[in-house]
Amino acid sequence: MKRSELLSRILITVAVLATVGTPLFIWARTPLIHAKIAEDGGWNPDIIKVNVGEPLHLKLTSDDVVHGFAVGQMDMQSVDVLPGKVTDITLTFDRPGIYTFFCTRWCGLNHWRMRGTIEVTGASDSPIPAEPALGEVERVPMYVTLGLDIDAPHEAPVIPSSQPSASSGRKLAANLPIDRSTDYYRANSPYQVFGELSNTSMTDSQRWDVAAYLWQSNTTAESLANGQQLYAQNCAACHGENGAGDGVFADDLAAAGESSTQTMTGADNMTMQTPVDFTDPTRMLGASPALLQGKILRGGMGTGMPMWGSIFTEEQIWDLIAYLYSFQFNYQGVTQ
Ligand code: HEC
Ligand SMILES: [Cu+2]
Repeated sequence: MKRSELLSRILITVAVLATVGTPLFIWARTPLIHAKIAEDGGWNPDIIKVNVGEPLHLKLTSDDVVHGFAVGQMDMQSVDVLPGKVTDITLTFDRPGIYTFFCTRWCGLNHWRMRGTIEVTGASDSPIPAEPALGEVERVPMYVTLGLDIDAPHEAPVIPSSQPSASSGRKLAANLPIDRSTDYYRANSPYQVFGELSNTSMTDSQRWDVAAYLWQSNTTAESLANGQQLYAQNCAACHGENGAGDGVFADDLAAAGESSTQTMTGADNMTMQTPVDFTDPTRMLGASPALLQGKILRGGMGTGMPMWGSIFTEEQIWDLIAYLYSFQFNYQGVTQ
């Protein structure tokens, strides 16, 4: 499916109007939404209600630093929310559901907690009426179907001695009866693939190369580029620009200890941790895409890892995952 089709299931129009140009009658009944860093309360109000198809006018202002406003799972440019200024936007939702709006500027350690909801009710005039409302579980995530415990350790007992190469893997894979399907790739860790090749005459490093090829053949240059962009915007501040778990907030996270207030059952049992190092082969080669998807969708429930399920589309999450594995594999020299 093409990205444009996927995102256009929910149409949205964003218009940033000059304050002076706004008709007075709209101005008068438009709620003023205040943004503050999460420690001081985040968005206020943080629940907004609107009917399907009805333009939702919002006035946004910040009471402290520069914040940004965007709605999750939507193809929209984020809008800056400036201290002492008012920004007008108009959104129109053509599908009912619970949408998440969130801050897009790194305003502090708890930046990602700056989230609110827009409840869109009423009949959808979407041409495909059978579609469930957004926010309802459209599909059971793969980690649930596979019965994966995403909180259990998943270390690869063996790791490659050098970075596996997709291009050598491709030559080796030519005569192998390996499953190249997307489902197989998503359900298995690279280490599992390495293990399945133990009955061949290949060396260890050749088996890792085949795994690298399998991963590479299940992603595209476009997907990697998207993943990289999403990563830089949303993940690098904790996980580090180069994936090494050393983002600008990594130390703060460690210091924050158990001050987490993430509200999901189980949060009490989990403690704040340092961000995962995606360049660590022991960790990453022992993880399947389905497991990583589960972690990204659900979050760490108190570990400091935010939940992203209501922010990104499913496709965006697979793009992110494809990018995370690129810290492990050498994809050079393979053309799509
Ligand atoms: C506020 C800091 C923070 C941000 C932002 C963040 N993470 Fe994390 N992440 C963590 C921490 C801490 C952990 C380790 C604890 C855990 O696994 O729950 C983690 C763990 C993970 C894991 C689990 C890996 C494994 O082997 O189990 C994945 C996958 C992940 N993050 C992906 C992402 C992606 C993708 C983004 C951006 C969309 C992101 N994270 C943004 C803090 C963060
Ligand atoms: Cu903010």
